[in-house]
Amino acid sequence: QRAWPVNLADHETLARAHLTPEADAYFNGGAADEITMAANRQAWAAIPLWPRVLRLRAAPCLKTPLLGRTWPSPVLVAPMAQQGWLHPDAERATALAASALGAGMVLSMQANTPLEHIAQDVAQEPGRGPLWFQLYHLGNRGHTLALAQRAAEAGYEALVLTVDAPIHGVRDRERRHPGHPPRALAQPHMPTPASGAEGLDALLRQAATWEDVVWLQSRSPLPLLLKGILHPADARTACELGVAGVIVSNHGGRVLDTAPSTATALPLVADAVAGRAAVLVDGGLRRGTDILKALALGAHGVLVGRPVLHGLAHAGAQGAAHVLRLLQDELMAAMALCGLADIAAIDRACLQPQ
Ligand code: HOC
Repeated sequence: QRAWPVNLADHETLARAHLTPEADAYFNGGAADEITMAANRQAWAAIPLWPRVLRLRAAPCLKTPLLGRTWPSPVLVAPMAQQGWLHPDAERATALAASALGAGMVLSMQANTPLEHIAQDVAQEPGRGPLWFQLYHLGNRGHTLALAQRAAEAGYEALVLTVDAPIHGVRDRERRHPGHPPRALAQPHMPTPASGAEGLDALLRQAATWEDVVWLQSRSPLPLLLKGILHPADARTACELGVAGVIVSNHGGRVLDTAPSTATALPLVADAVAGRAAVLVDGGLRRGTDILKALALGAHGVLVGRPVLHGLAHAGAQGAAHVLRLLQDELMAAMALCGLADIAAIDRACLQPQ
C-alpha cells in the first residue's frame, strides 16, 4: 500500500521513482559540489524559533500584502523551466495548484506552455495568488519588450527578470547524465550552455547589464522585480533604479557554488532595501518553520521551487497542491506556536528575544 506523503521529503522520495536519471540530474541537481544547494536547506534549519505562549485563540491569518494588493498567502511557486519533462500537464498543473491554494505563480519564460494559456486558466480565479512572468534579457531589447508586452496583455501582474545566471552553472550531475527534455519550449529559447572561453564570451555578450535594467525599468508595462540578488550592494543599486522588488536567490544553488545561502543573504538585503522595494526569497525552504524564519528576516513573500515539482512529478496538479497545502498548514502551526496572529506580527523578535 502506497503511503500518502506527510511532508516535502516524502514528496521528494515519491518523485524520484518517476524521474529519468537525466530529469533527476536537471531538476534535483545543483552546481559543482552542491555546497550552496545544501547550505540553503541547512541555514534555515539552523535558525532557532522562539515560541511564545498564552497569546492566541484563533488560527493565524496568512493574508499578505505584496506590490499593492493583498493576497491569501505569502507563498509563490518559483519560476522553473521545462515542467513538461515531469508531467504532461506541465505548468498548467502547477498554476492550477497554486491558484487553488491561494499561492502565487511565477511562470518561467522557459515553460512548455504558452504564457497566454496559463493566464487564461487562472487570471480570473477568485482567491488566487499573484501571477507573475519570469524572463531573461538575452541581448535583444525588442524581443524582451515584446515578451513583456505579451505577458502584460495576457494578465500577468509583474515581471521577474532573472539576473544571476548569465551563464550556465558548472553542473556535474547534468554532465554525468546529459539529456534533452522531450517537449519544446513555448516561449523564446535560452542559449545552449557554453563551453570554453569562446562559448562563455558568446553568452556574456548577450547577457543583461544594469543598463538593461534601467532601460527595462523605464519601458516595462509591468512592475519589475530582479531575481538573483544576494549582495546588499546590488540590492541598493536595484532600489536606486526604482525596481518594485528584489528576490534573494542563488538560483537554487544551480549557478555559483559556494555562494552564500539565501538565509544568510536575506537579512543583509532586507536592511539594504530598507522598505524601498518588496523583498522575496527562495532556496531550500522545506518547512513552514523555514517560511516563518524568512518572513522574520525581512521577506515579504517566499518562492518554493523543487518541492512543487516533486509533487507534480508523482501526482500532477494534486501533488503540487498538496505540497503547497503542507507548507501553508505548517506555517500557520508555526505562527500559532510563536504567538503570531498574522503576517504583520512577524518580525526578527521571533528569532532573537529582545
Ligand atoms: C545559459 C544560462 O533557470 C536552470 C535555468 C537556466 C539557467 C541559466 C542558463 O536550469 O536553472
